Amino acid sequence: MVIKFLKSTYSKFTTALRKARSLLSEKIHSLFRGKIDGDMLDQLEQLLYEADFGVKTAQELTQMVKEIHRVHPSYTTEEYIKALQKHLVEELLRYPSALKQISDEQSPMIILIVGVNGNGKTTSTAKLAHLFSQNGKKVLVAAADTFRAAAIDQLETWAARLQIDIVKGKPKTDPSAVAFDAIQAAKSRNCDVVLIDTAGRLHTKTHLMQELEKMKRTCQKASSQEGPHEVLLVLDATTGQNAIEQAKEFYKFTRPTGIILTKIDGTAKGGIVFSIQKELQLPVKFIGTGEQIDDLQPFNPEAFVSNLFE
Ligand SMILES: Nc1nc2c(ncn2[C@@H]2O[C@H](COP(=O)(O)OP(=O)(O)OP(=O)(O)O)[C@@H](O)[C@H]2O)c(=O)[nH]1
Ligand SMILES: [Mg+2]
Repeated sequence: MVIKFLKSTYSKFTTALRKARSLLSEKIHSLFRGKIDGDMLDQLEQLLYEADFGVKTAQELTQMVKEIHRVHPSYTTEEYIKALQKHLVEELLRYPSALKQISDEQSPMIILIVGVNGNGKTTSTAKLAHLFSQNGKKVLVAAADTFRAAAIDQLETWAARLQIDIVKGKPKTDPSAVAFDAIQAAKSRNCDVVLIDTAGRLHTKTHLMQELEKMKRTCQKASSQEGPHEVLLVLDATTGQNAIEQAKEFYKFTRPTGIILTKIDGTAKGGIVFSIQKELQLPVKFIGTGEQIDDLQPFNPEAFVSNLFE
């Protein structure tokens, strides 16, 4: 399913990356204006590391600069930065960030939203519902976080505001049953997409992770083994390397198909996008840029990289 990056939200995206840009862009430009020697390369590697690029990417980029300097000693700052950007975009494009394509017979597209407490699952579910609606899709959301009554209310408020269908469970009931009912309802109402919000859970709690496994099996059962078409793991960009640890545990139980990286507006460490993709070999599919309903964009590697180093 193709979801367009809306031009109207581009300036919000640019604003959200302001902190990350101020850490990287200015410092990188000033490093390249000086002499390129061992000391400069150490500083560059340290800067990339501090910006959460991860050890591997930081070393790889520094090595690349060293090699360019050897082959093209007269490169200008702009040429170095262009080369870095090109390399980073290529890295990001290795894992396509578009949603899976499904045929009409496979419809509705079933998307399970999972993640640790407070990462932004419910908000992202609402934002995604809005994005799909704006792209002309008929959406149904499932409030399958039956752990807290307030979570059901939270999604219900969004659904009412967005005027979209919702299927909800009763507090303390089986979340898998809510997912099942939601998929049935989405089929009978000819919806294009069903978004299933789940309860936050610590990645270290095995029984809660098993509950998610069960939800995934229920989605399969309710859709003749078709779904879930996407399992999107919500990670909070401000948690840095801890997000990687969370993702590894969720991977064992739910095999996510992609990441929704939230709160990128709240961190200066934009490099987290690269370490997530490198460590997890999973694409970032959407990026959360604030608390408003239109603060979620399909992830666009070119736009992200050029904004980071502008
Ligand atoms: N700045 C910013 N805040 C965000 C973003 N996404 C979510 N939030 C905020 O993060 C807080 C938690 O969001 P929720 O959507 O309730 O998180 P959750 O994962 O559903 O939480 P639980 O259901 O308790 O596990 C809310 O205050 C959101 O407004 C984002 O991209 N940027
Ligand atoms: Mg929630």
